[in-house]
Amino acid sequence: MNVLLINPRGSNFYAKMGVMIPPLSLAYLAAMLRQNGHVVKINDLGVEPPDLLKDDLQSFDLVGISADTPSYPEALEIAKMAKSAGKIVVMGGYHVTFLDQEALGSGMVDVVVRGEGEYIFSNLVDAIENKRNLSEVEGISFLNEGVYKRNADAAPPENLDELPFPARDLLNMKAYKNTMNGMPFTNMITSRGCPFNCYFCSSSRFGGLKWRSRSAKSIVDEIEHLRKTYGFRAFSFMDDNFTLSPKRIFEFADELERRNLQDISWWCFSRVDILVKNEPMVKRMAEVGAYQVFLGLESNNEVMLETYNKHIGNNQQQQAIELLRKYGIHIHGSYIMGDIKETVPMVEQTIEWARRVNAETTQFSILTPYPGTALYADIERENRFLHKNWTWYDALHPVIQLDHITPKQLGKLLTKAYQRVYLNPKRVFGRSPVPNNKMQNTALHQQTFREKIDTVRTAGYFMYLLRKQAAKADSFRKHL
Ligand code: B12
Ligand code: SF4
Repeated sequence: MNVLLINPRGSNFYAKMGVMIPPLSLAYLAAMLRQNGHVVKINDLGVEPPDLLKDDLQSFDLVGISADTPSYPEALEIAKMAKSAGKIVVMGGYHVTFLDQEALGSGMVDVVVRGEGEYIFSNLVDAIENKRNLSEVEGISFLNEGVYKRNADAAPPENLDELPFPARDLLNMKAYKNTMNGMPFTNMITSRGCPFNCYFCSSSRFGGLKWRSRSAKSIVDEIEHLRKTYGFRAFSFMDDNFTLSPKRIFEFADELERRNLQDISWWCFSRVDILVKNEPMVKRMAEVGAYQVFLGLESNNEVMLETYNKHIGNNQQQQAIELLRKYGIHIHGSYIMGDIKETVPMVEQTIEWARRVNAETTQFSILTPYPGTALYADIERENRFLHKNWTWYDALHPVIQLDHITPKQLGKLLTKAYQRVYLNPKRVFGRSPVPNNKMQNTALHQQTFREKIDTVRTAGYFMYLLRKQAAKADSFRKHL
């Protein structure tokens, strides 16, 4: 079968800030379909001109579209175009996994694939090609003669080493221009599933509570392939819990050294508690090029941390920060504001703390109820949605009615937070927070004054966009 896979352009913010990352979702699906003899093309609208889409639609039998929550309205527009061109339309991704009925009810989508799609989508395409009954395909929802049918869930892929590498050759890899430690980097996924179940996150429901991981050999095989094929020496591991198993980290480090590949730089997500309990692992990470770790620090308030079901406290947060600094690993600090019970002073306490932490990069998000989360269920039950215009669900706009903070105040607090952290004179004129560290095999790139000014300029532009968007959002809410 001829299959066209489309990634919507997504939130304006990320595109405008130049964050463009290859959609591994579609690249994994494409690799699997190709392995099974289908012809596949990927169109990532984040980097390709939109007019390509119209021509593309003609030559394919089936169109698969990816949809997370903020890109869902755009995904529906694409589905509409595909439907009017007479194509079979399949949608997958986080949003439609939990709101499959809503997608089918739009009349633009024929089938929804729920959860991780490699095997489910392959089975679906085979079933359609061979005109088999769709009731046989686990993990999908569809309309059977107009009646909503939700087949049984499919188990997610158990052995991730068996999946083919993502079909990056179907992407315009030159279009993704991101750098880490002064080098171009690309993204990888080395594990799936999450045992933690935080209040605001749907990962554990999407991929299950069981953590499934690739072997060290498989990860380093992919690194070697990316290095040989594209020349990448920097990698971002986008899995939710790259460091969940210290044993795997040690094996990964040994494998890199065995193949003499430890001169790379890499980035990963980690929980605070895992780092704190495993100092030797952190040391080993630094020895094999760990450049930056994303820490979900969330809040400086213990009550908030409990609400978020994080199972971490302020002490552990501080210890994790000190540990990463000790071994010369940069920090990406991620903070949340806008819980139902949070007050303005509580948010300000977190902002002030983030300023003091002064992580190399900092991100603030507005607490957003994504489908499939416990938060979403609470907001639905308490009828606190300001609206369900999903485009605004990008974690930069207030979408919940809070007890103590108005949407306008929250929008202002978000801009203020970035201002406090990035326009902090100590940050601009002071020394880099992390000195070059002997533990690092790859010398850490030290920001020059010019680069610092560039960061301030980027932060300034981001705040300008935030203000502009906040004004738009205010007027949007007034018209509700
Ligand atoms: C990398 C990443 C980004 C990157 C870019 C995304 C990209 N091009 O890959 C950037 C930084 C831009 C980004 C931005 C945001 N992200 Co993001 N991101 C991720 C992250 C960490 C990894 C994505 C990934 O590569 N996964 C691995 C692949 C293999 O899995 P997958 O994408 O889920 O794809 C599988 C299935 O979903 C399904 N599938 C997907 N598409 C399709 C299509 C078809 C046709 C079929 C059949 C199946 C299918 O099959 C795929 C293969 O198994 C995920 C968390 C995670 N662990 O997935 C969050 C995640 C996707 N992001 C999330 C969010 C909230 C955001 C933001 C809205 C906010 C924010 N501040 O982060 C923004 C805005 C996004 C936008 N639309 O504009 C949420 C989405 C929740 C939701 N309901 O939408 C996630 C799940 C994080 C979380 N746990 O909350 N993100
Ligand atoms: S926030 Fe991280 S640790 Fe918590 S459930 Fe989501 S992926 Fe797991």
